[in-house]
Amino acid sequence: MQPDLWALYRLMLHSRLFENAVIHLWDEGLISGEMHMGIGEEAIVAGIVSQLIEGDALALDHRGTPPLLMRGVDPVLLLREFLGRPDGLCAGMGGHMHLFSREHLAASSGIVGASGPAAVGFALSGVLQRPGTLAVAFFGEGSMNQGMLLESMNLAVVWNLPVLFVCKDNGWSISTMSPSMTGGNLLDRAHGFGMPGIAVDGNDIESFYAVGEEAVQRARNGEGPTFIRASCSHPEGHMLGLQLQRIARQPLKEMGEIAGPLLRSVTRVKGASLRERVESVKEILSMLGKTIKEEYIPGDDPLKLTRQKLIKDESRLDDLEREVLQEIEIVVEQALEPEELELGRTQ
Ligand SMILES: Cc1ncc(C[n+]2csc(CCOP(=O)(O)OP(=O)(O)O)c2C)c(N)n1
Ligand SMILES: [Mg+2]
Repeated sequence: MQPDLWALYRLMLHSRLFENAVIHLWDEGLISGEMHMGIGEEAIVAGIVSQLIEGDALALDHRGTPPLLMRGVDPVLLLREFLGRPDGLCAGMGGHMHLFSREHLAASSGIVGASGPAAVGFALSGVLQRPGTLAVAFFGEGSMNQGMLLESMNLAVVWNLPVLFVCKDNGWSISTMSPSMTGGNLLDRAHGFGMPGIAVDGNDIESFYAVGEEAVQRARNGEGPTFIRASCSHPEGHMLGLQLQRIARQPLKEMGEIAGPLLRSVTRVKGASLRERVESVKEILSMLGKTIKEEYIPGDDPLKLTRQKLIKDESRLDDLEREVLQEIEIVVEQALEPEELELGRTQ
């Protein structure tokens, strides 16, 4: 079936603007701790979530915001959760990584690889209690070195479960590049377990949707799990506040702050030989350059690519974008309203 690009763009834009608002609140200090964004993954998420039906389940990783939003979780509750409020989605106890919505059969975890076993459990319960439904596991390519994910892929094949294993491959796990820790080809791993594995450009919503559709059909027809490796990039880096990311954005300011301590560590009297120290600094700088170049310079932005396909109807596009922006402004306003409990207390 041809995807409805307008509906997909709307889902993606809603998620992007919501996350931009999250970045703003984080910068203001209203959201604390690490914050992993799903920016750059929107086409992968929209391409799958838009094909789900009631009773399908979502097992998510540390970038759960886009899938939860696109599945219909109330954005006000989600934002209040990030703000750590008792009236948030999980009573302010889940933060942005450990979320659960019973209504949407969706659960996320910050434990890398944990979405695999969770999806297999969801799928098994689906076979027993909700025939015709499926479960999706979203995870990064770094998770493919976690035993529990590989074990869950094996079980999904053995039990012929309706699972979509969706690997969002940005080529990095925090600051480690994939080739330095992952051997072989990820598709071969899926094939080794006896399931189809398909690679696709995760920035191209139409190609991705088509691959997703095939996997969804296989699962619903009782033909078992599918592995999808979708390439993407994270323009916000691994998480907000990471120093490498700050250096990429404001090299002069950030390097100015680092230069002093770095110089002092090289010129200290005690410790390693001068040659060793200079070598270490050279290594750090080369790693820095590589990281900035490869991770923080985004590849193709899935939203921009989708937008280009819709630009011929500019006024419809303008209306849609204005409407979504207004929706997000209202969400932020409502999320920041004082807690009802507190109001009661002060009266
Ligand atoms: C079991 C476990 N090991 C290590 C970590 C720390 N950690 C958090 S995110 C991450 C990188 C994950 O990389 P990837 O799966 O590729 O996801 P990405 O962040 O690139 O989306 C690591 C190692 C963790 N949360 N859980
Ligand atoms: Mg990764």
